[in-house]
Amino acid sequence: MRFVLAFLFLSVWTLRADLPPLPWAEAEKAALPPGEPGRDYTPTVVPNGQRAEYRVVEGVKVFHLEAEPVTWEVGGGLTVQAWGYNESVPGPLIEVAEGDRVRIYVTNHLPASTTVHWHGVLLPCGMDGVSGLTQVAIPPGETFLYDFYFPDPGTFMYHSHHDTMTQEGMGLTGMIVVHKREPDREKRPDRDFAIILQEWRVDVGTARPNPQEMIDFNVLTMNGKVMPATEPLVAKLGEKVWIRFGNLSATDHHPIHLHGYAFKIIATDGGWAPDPSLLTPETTVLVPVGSARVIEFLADNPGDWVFHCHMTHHIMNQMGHEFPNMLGAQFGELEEKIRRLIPGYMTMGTTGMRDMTESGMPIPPNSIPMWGFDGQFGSTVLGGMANILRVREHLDSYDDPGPYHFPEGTRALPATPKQMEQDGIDPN
Ligand SMILES: [Cu+2]
Repeated sequence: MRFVLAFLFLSVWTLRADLPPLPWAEAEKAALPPGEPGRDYTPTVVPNGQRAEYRVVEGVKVFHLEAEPVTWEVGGGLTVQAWGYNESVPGPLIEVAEGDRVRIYVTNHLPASTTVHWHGVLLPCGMDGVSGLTQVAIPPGETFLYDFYFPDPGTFMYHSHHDTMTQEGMGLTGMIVVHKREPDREKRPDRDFAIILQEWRVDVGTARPNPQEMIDFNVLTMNGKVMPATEPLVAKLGEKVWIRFGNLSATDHHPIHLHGYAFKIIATDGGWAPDPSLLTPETTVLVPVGSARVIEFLADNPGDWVFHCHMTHHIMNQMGHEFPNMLGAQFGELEEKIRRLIPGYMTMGTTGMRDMTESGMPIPPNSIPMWGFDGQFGSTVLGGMANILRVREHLDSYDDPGPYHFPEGTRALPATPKQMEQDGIDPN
């Protein structure tokens, strides 16, 4: 009966020639077979994450998302009591091809009602997932069905649209990639990555994120992990690389900077740049809250290249934000005197945050006061919303190839007296 009504509705709609076609009318008419990975598209890689499983039932891709409490390790021993989908924070990537029809079942195992909104997807209003406005919120224990087409290729997101402050803040987010159907592999990206940016307030020694926080976030994640728990992105020299960023943070826009490359921002969650050759090359992509950005570049520069949020506080892990500024302070014997009063006392931060990363420093349980990434030459004093792109000439697989082997004479080293003399440098 529902299908008959839908057919009648569409027929009447299309008869009215003065009206624009509905955004999914073409997909519905074409009724393409379900897109197949490999044949129609090269699957997206989800660092630290996974793709949502589906089964095909009579030409429709059927997904099942289960919203539920998830105990999630963000890295370095910090484990949070978050909310996610299918045991994952953020939820698994929903990966489909343009024109695919889906039925997505959403089961609510949370203690609160919820919905799922398909952010950026052009679909019928009743499938938009806004509690109160387009549907009744899914009560705990119930399963709702979302049934629609993905008419356009693109990078989208999904998240709760019921009490979003609490529910997105607790982690109920995920990414959607709709691939263009492209039989010619040469025209596809060789490496296609998807990363969700999130921010959390987790007070030191606690495990429950505080979704009421509005300004002062202390855990900044890429796909739910802080650096160095972030899985490196691996590409071979000469490959065309895409990185799709989605930002479902509460407050902050994240300017993500990639070292060693200039890239083009070829798409947003609204669509694609008409002619990428006309775009200005960039080295930093600003990913505003509630939007997606896709960058493209040719992997022509081998090495280990960090990419990170350029808000400097977003690459420090779970700093208390309340300790006094010790930069430049001269403690001398005072430290020993304080230690007599407070056993184990250490003055930190007199030359910067480096000593916050030292092991042996007493830290509260379930916390990462700093804990930065150690590269082959020592500490980077860098954590949080950061990761590494590893570009190599030779690769047997896309497993982490380990630290870059720098060709002789291509690395910054201590200057020799002879070099300084030759170039007229006086260090004194
Ligand atoms: Cu940031």
